[in-house]
Amino acid sequence: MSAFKPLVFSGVQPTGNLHLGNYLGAIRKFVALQDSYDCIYCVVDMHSITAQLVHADLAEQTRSITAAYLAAGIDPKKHIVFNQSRVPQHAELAWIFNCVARIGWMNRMTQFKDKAGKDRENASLGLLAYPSLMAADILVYRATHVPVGDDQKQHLELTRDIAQKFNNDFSDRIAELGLEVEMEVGEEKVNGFFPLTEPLIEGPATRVMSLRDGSKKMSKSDPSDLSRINLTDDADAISKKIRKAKTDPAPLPSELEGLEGRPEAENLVGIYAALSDKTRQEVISEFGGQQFSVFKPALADLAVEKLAPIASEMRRILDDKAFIDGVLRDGGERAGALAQKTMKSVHEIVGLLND
Ligand code: AQP
Repeated sequence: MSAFKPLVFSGVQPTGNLHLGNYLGAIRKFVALQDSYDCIYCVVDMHSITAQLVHADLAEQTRSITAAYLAAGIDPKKHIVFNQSRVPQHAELAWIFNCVARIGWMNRMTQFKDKAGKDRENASLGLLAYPSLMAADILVYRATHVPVGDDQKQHLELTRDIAQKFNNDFSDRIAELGLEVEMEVGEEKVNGFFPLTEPLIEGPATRVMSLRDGSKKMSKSDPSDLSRINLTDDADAISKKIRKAKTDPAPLPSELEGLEGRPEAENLVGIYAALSDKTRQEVISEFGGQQFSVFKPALADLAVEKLAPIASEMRRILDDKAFIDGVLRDGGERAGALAQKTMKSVHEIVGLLND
């Protein structure tokens, strides 16, 4: 019996300026994985209309995320870069997954609770079904690995639950059609049509926190621009935001345990570690006992050194809209061919007659 071919899929929503959290938690990993996997990187524009339907600049934001992917080093010739709405099979598979998943599963999602707030009855159905579309994004390519930040862990677990339920509900049909693929789950070997996708979350900056509040994650939609470092910020803006970042009055501790209960200090150390490719222990060994007046300028210099080249390359790419649109069109065609193949099998498995 065949095994799943290793394949990476991930996406970013065009909901605003990309920030350091998106870069360290996701995009930087996307770049690193290109050498060892076939990769599909998507700008998930249909996800971006779940929380807010009308965006004056959705198309521009889609180009901007694409430019960030390319500026960070993703190669659209070797891999696939496209925007989600070009491949209608994502929405089609999401509909089938809406019929596989249970309402209770969606209601338990912390992202839904956070984004819907107190007035859940008034949230869009799309926001509730967001994880079902995310599962479809991944599984329409039968992707085996998904690099994401820590905040997406619960959605990835749900993706596995949906794949498993589909595999179980249709196990006889899948076997009858000869569409079973073998996979290892822990010590066990199981069969199914969809893989139980592995999240790739490790690293020192899987959850970058707000620079204004160490208990909140850095987010595109935070009303305070001082809370995040945007990938498009210039050197002055980066330095100012780090200088103004909330901290406590004590110097940095000499041991890692000393960061416990100091979320802002822990966040800045994690950012330094990720940007310098060091461990947090190494950063503490270098800066332990020092005041933030010493650490913050060092962090600002490092952030400028790492992010400024991406920002200037992004600006250069964004000047050529025709090039960006060409990348997305080409990527969409290649992704579409793969997605169509999966959906043909899904139609056969479910019994949807349409040939
Ligand atoms: N603070 C973060 N630290 C580490 N990783 C993060 N990611 C997001 N924020 C952080 C990761 O970035 C990828 C793309 O995220 P997204 O745009 O699809 O959705 P999001 O998680 O909803 O991002 P934001 O910035 O918080 O946007 P808004 O404010 O619109 O909700 C994902 O892999 C995510 O884990």
